[in-house]
Amino acid sequence: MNTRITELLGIEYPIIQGGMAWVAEAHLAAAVSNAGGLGLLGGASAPAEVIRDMIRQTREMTDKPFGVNVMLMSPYAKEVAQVVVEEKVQVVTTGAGNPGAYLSMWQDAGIKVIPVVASVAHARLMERAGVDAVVAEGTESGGHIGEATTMTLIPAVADAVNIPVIAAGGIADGRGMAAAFMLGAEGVQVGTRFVATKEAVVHQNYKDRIVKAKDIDSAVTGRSHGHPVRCLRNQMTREYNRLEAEGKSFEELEYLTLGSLRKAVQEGDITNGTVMAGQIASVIHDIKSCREVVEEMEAECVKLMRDMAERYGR
Ligand code: TUI
Repeated sequence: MNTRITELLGIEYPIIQGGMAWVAEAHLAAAVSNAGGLGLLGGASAPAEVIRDMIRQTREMTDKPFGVNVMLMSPYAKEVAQVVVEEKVQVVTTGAGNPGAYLSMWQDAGIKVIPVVASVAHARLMERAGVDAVVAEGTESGGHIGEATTMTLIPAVADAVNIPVIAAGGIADGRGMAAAFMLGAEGVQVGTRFVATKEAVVHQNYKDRIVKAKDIDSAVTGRSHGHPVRCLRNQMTREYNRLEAEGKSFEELEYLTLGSLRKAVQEGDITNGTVMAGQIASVIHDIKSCREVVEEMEAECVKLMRDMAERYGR
């Protein structure tokens, strides 16, 4: 499947792995890039030197292109923005904010810049600033989310900009990928499906929790403070939502979640930790290799589009 995204990034399949905090490390990114997609390292709130090490480690595991996600709410965002230039990273995606302050620095360095946006206004602003593409992320996604659904955001952004649009939020197989293409996307970003892979360096409890998730297990914390985060329902989300309803301050609630994602990802505490995952978790029933995910997704997508044309074409 050749699209403007495969051309832009020099990859085989228009499938990008999400830059997930604590999850998107060197082994996962290299596995996705080696499978023909685009692997991403998640900068999250890690110090710049940690990211530099991750970049170098990934280079040892793949010759293919990969990228770094710069999480703009990180206290180290500025230093990380510099490190990706020094390390000659080919692709940068950004999340949870406006990357305006770093754009010219990255563009001057020849880095392909792909901000994650959750609204049409932000997508337009980014196009005017000269970015190469946008990831339009629907509220079905795991982690920090916007309001619009993938079903409405993708066509709205595709109508509003001329640069290629990558769809994210609720995509874990070829059906979701085909749907995203019908809505106007030229690529997909996939997060939760890549957590439940053999290569993801994530505690088995976390992977199993995704595999067991039902449709009603998705919860959002932090809506009242303007920092909504989607994860799987557990003791932590119940406690958070109880305190949120009591009117506890953002700072008090932040304290509750401090380090809680790491606790779930690394220690496997899926009861008191934060199990960030998208709504599509309930459609994921097994642990696969990254290569299986990428190849099966593309094959299923192409088959569905061909079958549709045969059945309904004139
Ligand atoms: O960034 C994400 N997802 C994330 S970041 C993250 S780390 C974290 N952990 C705990 C609390 C908060 C963050 C976990 N998941 N996705 C990309 C994304 N970006 N989704 C929504 C946005 C976004 C939101 C507002 C992008 C821009 C924006 O505002 C634009 C502006 O002009 O400020």
